[in-house]
Amino acid sequence: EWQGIETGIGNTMYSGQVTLGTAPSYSLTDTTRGNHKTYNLNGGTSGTGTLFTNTTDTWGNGLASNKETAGADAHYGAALTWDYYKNVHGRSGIRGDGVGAYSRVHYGNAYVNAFWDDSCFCMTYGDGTSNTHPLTSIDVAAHEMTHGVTSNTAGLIYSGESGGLNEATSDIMAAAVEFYANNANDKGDYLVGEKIDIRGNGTPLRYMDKPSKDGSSKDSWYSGIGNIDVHYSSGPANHFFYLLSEGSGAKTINGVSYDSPTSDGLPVTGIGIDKARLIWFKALTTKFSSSTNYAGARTGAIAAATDLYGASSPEVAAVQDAFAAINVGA
Ligand code: ASN
Ligand code: ZN
Repeated sequence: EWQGIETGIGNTMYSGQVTLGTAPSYSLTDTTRGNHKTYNLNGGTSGTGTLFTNTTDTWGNGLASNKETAGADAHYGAALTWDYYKNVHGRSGIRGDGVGAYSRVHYGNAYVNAFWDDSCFCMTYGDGTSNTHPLTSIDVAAHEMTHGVTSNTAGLIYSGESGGLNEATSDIMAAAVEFYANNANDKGDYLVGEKIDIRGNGTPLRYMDKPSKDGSSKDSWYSGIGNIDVHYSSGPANHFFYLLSEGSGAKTINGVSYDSPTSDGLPVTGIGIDKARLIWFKALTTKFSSSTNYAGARTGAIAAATDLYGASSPEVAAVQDAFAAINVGA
């Protein structure tokens, strides 16, 4: 049935006051983005809980104690990610078929994680430590939604080197969505989870310029990297993407300082995130397969850049240099 289009106001926790796609009178149903709905699990861990509904079209108050707030953040993150894939990559929804996924917030009690699940075609968010930091920031939403895109394209197996590439793809697109959103309260950065205080000391979960800053992730490829957790073997690919976008050396962007080393000691000249994101997306959707490893990612990214910019382009040279900088060579 036709539900009608409304534009609500979300008072989010991480992104300030935003507009939300809602349906009349009123629910968190985004009729212009594949009917994406946001549900309240209210501490549950299965099913959909209840769709967020309201007597007014204003949602949340910016505080975690208001149950609508996490709903507003999650609904906004899903909308931004939808818009990013549609407007930047020409992809309509996670499967490319115009059908929206759905989001579930308030999963469990003080659950400090978020996840994508293929079987429900949905994203789920815990409320974080002491239920005070829901994991509903823009980058986390984009990360989880991108797991759905990866699953429906390359299908990178979630273990070994392909698992690291799967994780990195989610971090890469999370950064790209954040820059695309250009939200005044959450400007684009090459950090992952900088808003959700998952470590309790205000530091981000992951750093793309130098992944080893988190104490666990690797900056460069080595034989055996496929044996570590996929959230750490993602490091070299995240580092590759940072270098391809911004280049090596020290740099400050939107107030965040970066200093990206190269394993071969040679400089990398960045081509900008707008081109880098197109190369990675094209590689993901047309060059990678479920078993692609780091060497295959290099081949695939060079092929993607060649399709986009030509074999003798500076973009292809930058892809080669950035892979050399993470110890993935010819
Ligand atoms: N939040 C985690 C992720 O998306 C959940 C997991 O380990 N799969 O990577
Ligand atoms: Zn992930």
